Amino acid sequence: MKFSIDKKDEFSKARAGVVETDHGKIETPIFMPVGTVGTVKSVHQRELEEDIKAQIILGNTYHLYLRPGTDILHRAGGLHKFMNWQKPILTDSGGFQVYSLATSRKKSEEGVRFKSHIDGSYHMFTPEKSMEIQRYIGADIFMAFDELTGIPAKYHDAKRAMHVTHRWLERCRTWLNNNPEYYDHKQTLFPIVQGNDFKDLRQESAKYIADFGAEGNAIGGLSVGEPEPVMYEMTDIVTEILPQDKPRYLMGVGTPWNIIECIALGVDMFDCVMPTRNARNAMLFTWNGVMNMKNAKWKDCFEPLDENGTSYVDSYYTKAYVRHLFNANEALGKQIASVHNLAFYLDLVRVARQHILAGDFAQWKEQIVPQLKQRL
Ligand code: PRF
Repeated sequence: MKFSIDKKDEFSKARAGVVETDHGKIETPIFMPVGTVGTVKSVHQRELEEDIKAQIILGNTYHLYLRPGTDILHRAGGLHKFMNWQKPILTDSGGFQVYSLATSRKKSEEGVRFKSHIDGSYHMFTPEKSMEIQRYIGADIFMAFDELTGIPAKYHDAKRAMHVTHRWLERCRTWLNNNPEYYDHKQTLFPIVQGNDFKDLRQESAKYIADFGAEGNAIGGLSVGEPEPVMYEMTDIVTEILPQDKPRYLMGVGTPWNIIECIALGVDMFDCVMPTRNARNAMLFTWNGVMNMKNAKWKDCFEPLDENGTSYVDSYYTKAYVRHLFNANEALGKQIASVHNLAFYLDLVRVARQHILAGDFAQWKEQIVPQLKQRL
């Protein structure tokens, strides 16, 4: 993997860059649609590529291991072939999903034993197991197997989880060094900074991860219920320490304004279920603010869904029609909203990139953030 920076903003920590993988280039800052089980929910791969213009998507080790399982993925030739998506894929390690989804779990130095949220069966994830599964999936970028405690947490627990995360990182590297790729493309490991909302722990973790010397680095354990200013403060502390010349990925963030604020803090990559999950609940993000499509005020609004939208659905359908689909609980409503929201998130980061290149990003941010937060 290669990362080059085209331009650094003079008035913030924002950067415009390019990540190169064996499955193609990614222009940063970028948003990665979440394709948990090998599908970005309600969206065809062809729409992702041609209409939404996604450059990389995310998959989940936890879900793909439980279903369809590594045997099927291996026999298919990896996830790219299985789902017919030939652009880059990043996989999360299972650390966060075990923490947030498994119905019961038991942590030890060895790893995490958990109960599947699907059928109640018991499984054990270790750093080695997570790496092995990610090799079978065949993602271009792997995430390290980490431990989280959530916010708020006691200092002692946060510190312990951070140190476990660092020790597990070494085990991830050892396993990867001893086990070559299963397919004919390169794969790279991103370590994850933890440390909750404790400044000194965030600094210690960021230094450890910086010294580890990976090709890219991630910031985890944020957007787990803490106030937005805390998330920004922790991100700011960490991006001060992580290397300048490597991409930085903020995991599971966030709203359109969170993304713009964190681009200004030097983050290059984002993922979040929000555009797709909220779409299925009739929430649409636009340049002018947030719309609830169930609202009766749209019932006779025969204007295009979004006059500033870049997807074909934005001019093809009206607000009144989409409101009707949600009202009648039709699947097409969720599909249209998912395509719209993802196309908007990709447009958001593309326009942010253009402003970084043009040199007026910081000024643009001040004007656009309040606009994005409006309720329509
Ligand atoms: N760790 C991992 N995946 C994640 C997170 C994390 O901390 C988060 C936190 N927002 C989202 N996804 N492995």
